[in-house]
Amino acid sequence: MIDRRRLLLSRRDLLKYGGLTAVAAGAAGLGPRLVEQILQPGRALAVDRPPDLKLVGTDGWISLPPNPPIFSSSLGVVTHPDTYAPPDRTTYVFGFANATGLADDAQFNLKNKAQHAAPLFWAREGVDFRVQLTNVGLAQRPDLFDEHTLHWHGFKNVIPFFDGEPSGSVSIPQGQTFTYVYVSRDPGTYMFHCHVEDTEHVHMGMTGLVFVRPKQDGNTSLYPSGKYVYNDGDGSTGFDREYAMFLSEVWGDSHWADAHIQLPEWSDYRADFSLLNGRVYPDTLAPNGSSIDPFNVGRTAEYDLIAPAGRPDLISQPISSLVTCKEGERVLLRFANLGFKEAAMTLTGIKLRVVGRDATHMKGRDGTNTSYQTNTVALGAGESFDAIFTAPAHSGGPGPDTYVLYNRTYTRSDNLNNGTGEGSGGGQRTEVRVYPASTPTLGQRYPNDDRL
Ligand SMILES: [Cu+2]
Repeated sequence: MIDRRRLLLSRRDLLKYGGLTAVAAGAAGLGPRLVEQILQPGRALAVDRPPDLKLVGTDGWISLPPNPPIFSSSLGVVTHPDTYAPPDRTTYVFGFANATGLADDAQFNLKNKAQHAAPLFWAREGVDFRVQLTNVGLAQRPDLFDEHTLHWHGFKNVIPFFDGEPSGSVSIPQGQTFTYVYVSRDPGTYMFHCHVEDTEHVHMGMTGLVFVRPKQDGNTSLYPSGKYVYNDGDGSTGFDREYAMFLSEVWGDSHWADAHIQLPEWSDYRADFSLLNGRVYPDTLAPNGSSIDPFNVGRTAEYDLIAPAGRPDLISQPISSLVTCKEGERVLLRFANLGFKEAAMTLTGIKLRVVGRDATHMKGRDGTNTSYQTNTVALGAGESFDAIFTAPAHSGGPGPDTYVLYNRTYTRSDNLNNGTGEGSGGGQRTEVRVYPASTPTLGQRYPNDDRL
């Protein structure tokens, strides 16, 4: 006999007794369907309201410096720039595109319009957050029927159902849609990627940065802006402005191979380009496409993004890395690395305080403050860091004071430095521009917005 009172197990009870108790209850005869409802409360609710964000998985083309060309000795051809690319692009990618605001049918018009890095988005601690992912197929590779998923790297799912790792959860075939449901428990900076054939899909561009805002947000008594990285209790992670710095790489031969129906040999991997938010310096300084607010996507044509001002070639790389602030403001840099190589991001002339690592507040269990000051954040593949700096006093000269933020590994701040000495600049490098305190304040509307 089933004890009816046990059927009324609430979520509070589930948290109190722990998931194992519920599994034991299942084994004791509650039946798989009830256990499923207990363990997946979000799934049962998943159809009762629209998603917060709609993404599609598809392919597309981005723009990287065309000179010097890359000749592949193993393939026997020039692989960069790609001769199949549209006139103002160079490089084939797989990626995500933001379909928020589009009707479900209209999402298929985003085929071949993937962006890199993937759309930047965020959730709030403890608040149900839903992302609908639709696989609209690959325009350049109609012979492939690859599935896609959304894997929130390092995120603690209650169960693997929404994890996106295809052997432990569902993946999405072409033409299909699935809604991921998250209740974020740990504030901080994460990254996400498609987990299907992940060496290929991650490297080809299906990666981006995601973060979770803490419950403490909105409390203006600890820090005037009411914006925090963590639930610090003392305002130590309060900030005025925030910028995502997402690191990824492009190996030219593999992108050419995928566009030309060849198989990349991944053991030959070589990072030709090191990207910051999907671009290389000095493109990193170009403005945002007006489409980077993930929840309010602007478009020119009905289904196309709006290119950064004066840069139609960067239409599929809409996220700027230019950091603007006023003297005295606290600025948060959210670093995440889903390249294959370690990076050493250095800010010249300004100390950074690292307040979080891998979505964990730098604070011991006894309250000990374990944050530290540095001017270099070294991060390996799959790592994230939250670092805050206070903008120094303005020099009084004309215009903003400029500080350089760059990868200290020089071969990665100089693209195509493949031993030929022909590197043409580029790489993981951007600028921090500090304006006088007297500059009128309009306010940052979303992360990476350069509006003062
Ligand atoms: Cu994929």
